[in-house]
Amino acid sequence: MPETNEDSSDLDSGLPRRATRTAAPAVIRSGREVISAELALTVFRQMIRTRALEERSIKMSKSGEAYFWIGGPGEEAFNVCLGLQVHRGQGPAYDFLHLHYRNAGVMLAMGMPMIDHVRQLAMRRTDPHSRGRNFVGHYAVKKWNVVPVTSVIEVQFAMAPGTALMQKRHGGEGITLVVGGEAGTAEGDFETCLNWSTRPDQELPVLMLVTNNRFGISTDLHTVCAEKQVSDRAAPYGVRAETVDGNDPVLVWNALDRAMRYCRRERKPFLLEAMVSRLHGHSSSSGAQRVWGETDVLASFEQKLLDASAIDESTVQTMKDEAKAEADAAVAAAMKEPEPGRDDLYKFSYAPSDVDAVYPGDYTGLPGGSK
Ligand SMILES: Cc1ncc(C[n+]2csc(CCOP(=O)(O)OP(=O)(O)O)c2C)c(N)n1
Ligand SMILES: [Mg+2]
Repeated sequence: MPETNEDSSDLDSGLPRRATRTAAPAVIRSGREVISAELALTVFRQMIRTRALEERSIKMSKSGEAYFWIGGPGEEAFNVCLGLQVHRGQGPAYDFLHLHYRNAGVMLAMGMPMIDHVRQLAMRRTDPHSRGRNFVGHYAVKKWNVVPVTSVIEVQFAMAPGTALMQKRHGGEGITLVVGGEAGTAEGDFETCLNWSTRPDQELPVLMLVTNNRFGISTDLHTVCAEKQVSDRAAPYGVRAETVDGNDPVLVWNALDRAMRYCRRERKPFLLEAMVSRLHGHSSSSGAQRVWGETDVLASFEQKLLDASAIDESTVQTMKDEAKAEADAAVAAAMKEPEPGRDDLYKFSYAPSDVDAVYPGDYTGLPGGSK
């Protein structure tokens, strides 16, 4: 398996040339933890791409090119570090992903082109995830085991043990990754996941990931939860757990690496909570205005890389310009594509089934002819 998902061959253009990198550090450090400087630049570049796509998406929701926005500005470090470490593929030997609605960075780091995000946001017929029928960020990619994202919060935690049980029976190192916000952990589905993944001698390889931005829309976490950290909820089940600063890519990368290795090798669950910022409020429904006063992980990581001489300012600017141009081009192309029409109304509602005599005729396949 590759160490990360990103194909490094297209990375060189924006990075400093070797001759100007003589003073560059080998590693980027946070306390006692490190990642290589090369990996740090890969993570940084993907974080910039993710932020550019999200900022363009917010603009679309304000200009009328899109109808609703929700996403993950402030969670880029967590999302990118996760996406780069996924074992990507189809079937039980690979990781299954049950994502939250703020995970564009996961998908971009896994290799999803920006336009596939925009197609769903702009509700185009070409949207490969839902044919223009679902909210933005509600990805579904069968060839990468990305289970359809749902707006009904936390149900992904009730489904995750199902794919993990299959993976345990199959053998190998495939694990189930399930992501949700901290408010959703109040739902019984979260407890279902803890319960099902810890039955004696039948533990399941589930990595439960909680992105804690301290808000459920407008509800402050501390008004609804007695425990100090969501990760404390793992203790009664004997599940290993950790809380990590989601605004530090070095710490996040290593925490995910440790947790994933544990689930892969031990075939047991792990609960990882990442403390993150929410830089544009909950969604476009509350205005999506920029929130000041919370740590901006992109700005702080940029400063860290500059301070370490791992990058220079002109290279940062080039990366940002390229990412913005990529997002603009994706929007320009997607807006020329058709919306679903009347003829599509009854299509794509049912998956084909050998044992179902009624519905197969309704199913005409997903874009590209894949089933
Ligand atoms: C079962 C259910 N109840 C309520 C809602 C309305 N709702 C949508 S998002 C949200 C807050 C979720 O907060 P959290 O789990 O912390 O995730 P965040 O949005 O902060 O990432 C709520 C209550 C819903 N979608 N589904
Ligand atoms: Mg929250």
